[in-house]
Amino acid sequence: MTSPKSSHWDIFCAVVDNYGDIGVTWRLSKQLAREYQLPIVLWVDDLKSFAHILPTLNPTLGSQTLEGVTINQWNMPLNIDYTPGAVLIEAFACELPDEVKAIAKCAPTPPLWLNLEYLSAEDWVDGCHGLPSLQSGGINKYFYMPGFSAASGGLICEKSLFDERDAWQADSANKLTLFRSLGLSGIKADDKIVSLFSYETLALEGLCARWQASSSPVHLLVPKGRSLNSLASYLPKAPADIAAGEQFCQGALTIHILPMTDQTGYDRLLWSADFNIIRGEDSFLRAQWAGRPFIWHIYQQEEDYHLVKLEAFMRLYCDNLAPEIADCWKNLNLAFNQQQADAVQQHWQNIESFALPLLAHAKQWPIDALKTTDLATRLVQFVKKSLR
Ligand code: TRH
Repeated sequence: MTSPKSSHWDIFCAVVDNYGDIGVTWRLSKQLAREYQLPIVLWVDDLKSFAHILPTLNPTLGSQTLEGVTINQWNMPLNIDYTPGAVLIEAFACELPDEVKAIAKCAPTPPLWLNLEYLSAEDWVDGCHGLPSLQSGGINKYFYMPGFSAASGGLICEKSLFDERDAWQADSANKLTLFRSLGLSGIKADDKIVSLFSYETLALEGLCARWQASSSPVHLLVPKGRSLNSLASYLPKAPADIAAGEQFCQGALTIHILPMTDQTGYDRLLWSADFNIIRGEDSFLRAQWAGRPFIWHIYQQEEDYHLVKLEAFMRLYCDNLAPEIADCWKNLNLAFNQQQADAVQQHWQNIESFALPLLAHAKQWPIDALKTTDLATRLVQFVKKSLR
């Protein structure tokens, strides 16, 4: 498919906290540039945070081009001119600068203005996806809702991703090479590997107790970050003093500290683990695409609304699973999210007896979840239809 219009697309992203907002917009920008040859301009307000997941980024530059995407520092007021293109995306309802809105509205052909929303598996998404909201100045802003159904905005997934993953997972030498490149040692091809990228939770103490008492080695691979705050009793020093490359042993459990890598490196880590503990939005989706079982540590929301979102996803994910396996996996995820250290230990033990069917389900899920098309493809189609 060719681009719907030859002019560029602007995507604005405010980092807020954590890496999810920039993680999603960066992935989408790369894919639109690579697969649709679209000129993408990504405006980001916090390049220092962005550099954690894109180490080749130079946070001191006002503008730079990486992987075919122009990345602009979004300062207030803007010190790089905004020129309206074909599309204007505000990611996750970040408030666009007034000057951008004014210029966009006055353009002879105003850009198609979209708000890219957070991913949710809830039913209401279908009814809201694509709805316009009339803005002052008489132009519409459309709500673009990512989701798991055919009627939603879809899920971000690059065209060649599953082939690359399959090739990677077909040869265990790949994961061992990756571990060595990350400075990890003492891992054998058949050892159990769990990757951990979560928020703080007491549940981690419970899981570590279980792994420590395991009859065979368990390697917990932890990129430096918030998870370490919940591993205090397994670490000899404060998280701030721990460096990537260090490892700590207790019983059968070895905790390996990893550097954060770029998104390609993180995907490979997820492909290389037997089980992934992930969080937020983007790593949540990438763990699904890894085709391996996972625990989702969902981003906490007011009045425990995140538990509603968790339930909605678990219902979808478990649709084709035998009820006893589904219950077991749901209980594990709930206990983790509700910080229940004892319960999570028990549920981990239970889930081990379903390891094979759960793995088979995890392998089939990406194909079922993606349906006919991915988010970038649906977005390009949406834009094409709207600009007609
Ligand atoms: O960082 P997060 O917790 O982001 C969150 C969520 O997106 C949440 O929904 C949102 O509201 C909040 O931010 C503001 O989790 P997430 O979404 O998984 O994003 C992490 C990104 O970091 C993802 O793109 C993967 C990337 N990453 C790397 O590129 N390299 C790494 O080494 C690691 C650990 C992560």
